[in-house]
Amino acid sequence: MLAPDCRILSLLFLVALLFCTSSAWRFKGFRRFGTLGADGRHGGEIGAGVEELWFSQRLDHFNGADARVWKQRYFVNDSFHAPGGPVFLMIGGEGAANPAWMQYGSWLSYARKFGALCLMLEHRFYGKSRPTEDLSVKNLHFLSSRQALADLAHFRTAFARTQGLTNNKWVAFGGSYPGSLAAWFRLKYPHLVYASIATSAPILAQVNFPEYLEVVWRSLVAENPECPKMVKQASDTLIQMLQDPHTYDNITKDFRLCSRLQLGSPMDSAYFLESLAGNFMDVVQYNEDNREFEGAIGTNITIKVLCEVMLDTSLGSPYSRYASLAGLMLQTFSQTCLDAQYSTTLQEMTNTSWSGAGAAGGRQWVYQTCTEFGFYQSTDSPNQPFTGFPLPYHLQQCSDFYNLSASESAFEDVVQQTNEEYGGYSVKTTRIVFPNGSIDPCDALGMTSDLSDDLPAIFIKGTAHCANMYPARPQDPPQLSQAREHIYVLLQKWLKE
Ligand SMILES: *[C@@H]1O[C@H](CO)[C@@H](O)[C@H](O)[C@H]1NC(C)=O
Ligand SMILES: *[C@@H]1O[C@H](CO)[C@@H](O)[C@H](O)[C@H]1NC(C)=O
Ligand SMILES: *[C@@H]1O[C@H](CO)[C@@H](O)[C@H](O)[C@H]1NC(C)=O
Ligand SMILES: *[C@@H]1O[C@H](CO)[C@@H](O)[C@H](O)[C@H]1NC(C)=O
Ligand SMILES: *[C@@H]1O[C@H](CO)[C@@H](O)[C@H](O)[C@H]1NC(C)=O
Ligand SMILES: CC(=O)N[C@H]1CO[C@H](CO)[C@@H](O)[C@@H]1O
Repeated sequence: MLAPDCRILSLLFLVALLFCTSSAWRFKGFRRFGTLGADGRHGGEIGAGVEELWFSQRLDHFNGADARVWKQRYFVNDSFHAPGGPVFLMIGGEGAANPAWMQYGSWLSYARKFGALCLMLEHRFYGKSRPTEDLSVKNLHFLSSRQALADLAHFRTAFARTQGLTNNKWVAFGGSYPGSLAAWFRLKYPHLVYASIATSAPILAQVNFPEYLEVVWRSLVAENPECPKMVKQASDTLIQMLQDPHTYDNITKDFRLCSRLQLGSPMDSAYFLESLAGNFMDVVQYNEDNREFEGAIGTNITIKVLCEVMLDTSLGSPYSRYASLAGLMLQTFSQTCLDAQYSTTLQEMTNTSWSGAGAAGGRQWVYQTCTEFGFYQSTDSPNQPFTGFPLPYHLQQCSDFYNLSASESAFEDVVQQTNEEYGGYSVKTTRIVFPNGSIDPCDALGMTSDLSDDLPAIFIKGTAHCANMYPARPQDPPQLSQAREHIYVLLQKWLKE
């Protein structure tokens, strides 16, 4: 039940995964796209000593008559800043901004070389950047990528004015959803942003995103072609067992469920099956990434480990191995049982309080998927091993959580609007680099080839989500080191122009 971000985390695994730059939050069944994060358990230590700063923003950038303001959190590292040097702006995403990024990450090694001032701005509605008193649907109307980009534009403008940085070159950085924001910031505000590093950035919104599980499948095939076959057998056996309530006691025991399996509605079984598939989705998305500095745990569970378990005949049938794997994940995240009940998630996700579990980012990000991006990681492709969580299951959540219409055409409309706003793959600007990893499922919606000399893509074979943003280490594959170097060379060229 670890699901990636492109996914959200469960409370169960609240501390499990970090997105490229935001903290770990995740609800079973939702995966966000993500990067920088501080998690509840380690957040106090990592990045400790990095000062929190606050910036005044308008609640609604698109209504001059609405003068309400709120305080947005940001961080500064001026250790490398040389007079006249560039300003690097790390864009926060769908979770609390993790101050660890003010001390670690490849962007700081670039900053050292270029004499850059480093800033990170937390995304509105995540972490401590709370524009409204709660997360009611009425208030979530102020949560959108467009408002977030306008926050960035105003922050860039006002900060430059007060600090005398108006003529310096500003470079935006981001990974995953913030990677998209980095690209769109340059696209929409070219007078404010000189260049962007848009890592693992999905830039084409899409309601149904079955390609995600296809990448998961291909990553397992690459490890061992037998591995996904065992996963498929296990999943098929489980689906069959779910037809027969007499098996529910066994399933409850085998998967260490917190309460006896109950399948009242189709949402219940879909949620349960997605939770189990989530183990694979998360591991593939963050395979072997160097995320320890962020406080990530479970980073030694890799694709290799998943496949070792799925191919271990001593554990019994493929179904039993699948159950063993679920047990291993629980153990890794220090959980005694798995809460795979949709009703629990429903309760968490409809709690509008900032102190509720959903406020760690799940309620906000799913709202953004419902109203802007889609990206639903459904089982609708035949070329992947899982079954049981088709598109309608995901759309129904938008209705259950925010009282939105669950009709597919309504979703097609909002996604169409998003692509009209940003242009999808037809990015018409210059100086954006799009690094992507070959086993990052999110990259199925990212840039796959250079758009022009000035919009290069960097393909990093064998790496997962946001790999190039994490701190370098000796065991990094050569292509990852080369990708970091390539980005450096591009920055060098661009900053000289
Ligand atoms: C900035 O980052 C460098 C490199 O990690 C670190 O040594 C330094 O302490 C940081 N400075 C601040 C003010 O956080
Ligand atoms: C439950 O598991 C036990 C032991 O593994 C097995 O003997 C029994 O047949 C299973 N019951 C059902 C209904 O599958
Ligand atoms: C992962 O690391 C933890 C803590 O170091 C250890 O207890 C666990 O056995 C390791 N798991 C695997 C699969 O290597
Ligand atoms: C929302 O969550 C908070 C914190 O867990 C809790 O105190 C509150 O009662 C919840 N509200 C509802 C309506 O469930
Ligand atoms: C949900 O939406 C419907 C139709 O737009 C509306 O009639 C109803 O009052 C809404 N319910 C809630 C709880 O907001
Ligand atoms: C997964 C994915 O889309 N990878 C692409 C990354 O970009 C290179 C080109 O630079 C493509 O060849 C990959 O397919």
